[in-house]
Amino acid sequence: MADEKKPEWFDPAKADSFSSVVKPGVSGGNHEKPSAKAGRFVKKKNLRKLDPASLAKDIKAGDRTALAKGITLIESNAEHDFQTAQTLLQKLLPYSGRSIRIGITGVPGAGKSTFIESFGSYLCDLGHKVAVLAVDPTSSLTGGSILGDKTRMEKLARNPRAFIRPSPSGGKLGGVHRKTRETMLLTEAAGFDVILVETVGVGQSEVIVRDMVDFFMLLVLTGAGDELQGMKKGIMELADTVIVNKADGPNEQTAKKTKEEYNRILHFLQPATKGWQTAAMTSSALQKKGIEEIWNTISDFESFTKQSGIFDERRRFQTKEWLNDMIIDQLQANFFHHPAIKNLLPKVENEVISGNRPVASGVEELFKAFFGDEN
Ligand SMILES: Nc1nc2c(ncn2[C@@H]2O[C@H](COP(=O)(O)OP(=O)(O)OP(=O)(O)O)[C@@H](O)[C@H]2O)c(=O)[nH]1
Ligand SMILES: [Mg+2]
Repeated sequence: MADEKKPEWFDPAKADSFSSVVKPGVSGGNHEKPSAKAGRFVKKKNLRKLDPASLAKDIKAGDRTALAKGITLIESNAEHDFQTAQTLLQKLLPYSGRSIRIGITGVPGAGKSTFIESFGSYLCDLGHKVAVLAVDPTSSLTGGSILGDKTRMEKLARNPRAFIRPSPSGGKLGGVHRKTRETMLLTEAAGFDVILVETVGVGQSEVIVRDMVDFFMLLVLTGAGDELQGMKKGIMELADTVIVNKADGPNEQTAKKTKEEYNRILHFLQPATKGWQTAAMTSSALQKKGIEEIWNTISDFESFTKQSGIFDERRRFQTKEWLNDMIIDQLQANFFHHPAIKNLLPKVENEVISGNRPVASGVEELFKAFFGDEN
């Protein structure tokens, strides 16, 4: 063979009788078991090699592996991935938006994941394609309630018409916000027409999810009257429906009473969507009761808001808010990473903490340092 060589101690005088050869090496060969670190490297390298044009094509064709890759790209915190992800989004933007986006919130244990399992499976049976996303501000701290969710949504996770993506972890809630919105656009381009966004009822996450969906539902449990009173009015005012879940067994009657109590309160509150009276309903996510009624309510809501123009108006407003949020996020990140600010901030902090300088004056100096070299 042309690329077979004789060893260096080979005697040219005995060429014919010499049978030893040096075989060329095999590229990529490795005797050792690849380490976990090596695996991560390969994955990152693969991400870098992604071609946004062909990825966009595959996502549009409904290729789930391509969709998962696209989402990983969006979730990446690396600078070069950001650019590729934006190119991908640019290509898919015209194919996004054709879905109903539904937000689901409620205190831990209200039954959100169980509800999504039943509701999602019901919608898949109707012929819809359902994507489940999550915004979980606790997941960056605890590593996520992903495992629990996957087991609660076991049937849905195996359904070929469904796609489940846990909350992106790491980074601040603002970052999670951006990534979830972009993920939503990608799933829409892949043909998912019902998007369910689950969030736990803590912190700012309800407001954030309300700002990215068309319809927002609050899952509650039956409880004493004072629990109802203690419920944050603000959250009820975000909801397009309140679902009293676990209306089964001995709890069914109590759930119906709780529903009436909610209806009485809701009557006095500002509706979340102009012209739409938010009403309470009951469900049993476990026994799959009330699921159809809830979907009918959402369908009525969709027709009503599309007819009145509120649907499109809200989406336009949400996009504008998204732009504002991103400007603020970007500015904030740039500000605190700026070398001059990094240098100056500890000094200004000390001055204001020790009471030697008014806060506003410190801010002024920092802004001068920040914008100084940009003018
Ligand atoms: N009886 C009854 N139990 C339910 C129902 N829905 C959920 N559960 C149970 O309530 C518990 C909590 O349900 P999850 O679906 O994990 O609740 P979650 O709101 O997603 O909880 P977090 O993800 O922790 O915020 C589980 O043990 C469920 O089996 C229901 O309709 N009826
Ligand atoms: Mg859950």
